Amino acid sequence: MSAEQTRAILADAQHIAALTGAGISAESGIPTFRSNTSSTEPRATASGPVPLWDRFRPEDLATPEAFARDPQLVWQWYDWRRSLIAQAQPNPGHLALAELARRLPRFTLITQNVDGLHDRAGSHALKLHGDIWDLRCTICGHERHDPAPSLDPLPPYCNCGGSGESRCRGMMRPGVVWFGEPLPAHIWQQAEEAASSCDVFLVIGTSALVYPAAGLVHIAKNHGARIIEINPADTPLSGIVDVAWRSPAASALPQLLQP
Ligand code: BV8
Ligand code: ZN
Repeated sequence: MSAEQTRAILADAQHIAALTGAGISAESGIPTFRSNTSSTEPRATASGPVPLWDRFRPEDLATPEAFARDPQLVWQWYDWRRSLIAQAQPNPGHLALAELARRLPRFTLITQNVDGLHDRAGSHALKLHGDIWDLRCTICGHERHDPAPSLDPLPPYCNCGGSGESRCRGMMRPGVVWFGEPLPAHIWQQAEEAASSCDVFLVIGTSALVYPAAGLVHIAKNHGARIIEINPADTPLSGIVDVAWRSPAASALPQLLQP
């Protein structure tokens, strides 16, 4: 029923916007933020205790304070995530959104994810929270894109200014938006404009707990857009959506491409 309802709504839409969260990458093997792996007690498994990261909550590590307190720990977390993402592939959900964009008169993809899988699927996404493959110098602001699955040395240092004494040597940080940091203004403006002008807003694979990203759904709703939520579970937004499609993204989204 949800697939037919959604296809009918999309059929006469002129501008569709989509907001994705960690859930769209779950079927690529990348853990979501708030699945049960964020328990405080490490889960023992047959092969022994699970990796370190099950003992931390993202809100405890993805902050400027955590980085100032223990940059090595924060970098180990990001290095672990980068190595995990490097082994992942875009899934049929990512690929379906890229194909949808090619077919529609206007399609705006907005993502909270930093994993770069939308890029690798062929989408152009507005990245509200940055990109895990980008590094930024904490001293001079020099930015570089570094696709290495594993960084060495860790933490990485700035290599701007060439060699010798002129080198900056500042510690690099992940090029992502941490809790308590503002979103990139030009990206946010584009996302807000899309939410205000779209006919249909797809909200895919997000717990809708993080703001201001989740607020885009309210902006779209208040401007008269139809809201379609694709998520196996309920979220705080479920009460205001027009269609709650309780399905994993990798099986739901390809159905939007069917005639
Ligand atoms: C800011 C990058 C202001 C780093 C991330 C009200 C207004 C404004 C701010 C706030 C506010 N209230 C609180 C705040 C502060 C805070 C916030 O929202 N806190 C939360 C915890 C309450 N917000 C901020 O700090 C933001 N900044 O407001 O700045 C400002 C202005 C001026 C000057 C100074 C400051 C910045 C927030 C960005 C944080 N960075 N990521 C990194 O990745 O390391 S957030 C991180 O968690 C992700 O990027 C993502 O955005 C976010 C939420 O995660 P989800 O994507 O939703 O994933 P989650 O695991 O939670 O849920 C997965 C979902 O998928 C589930 O629903 C599940 O059912 C579903 N699912 C599972 N499998 C599937 C599936 N769905 C489909 N298919 C499947 N197969
Ligand atoms: Zn520098």
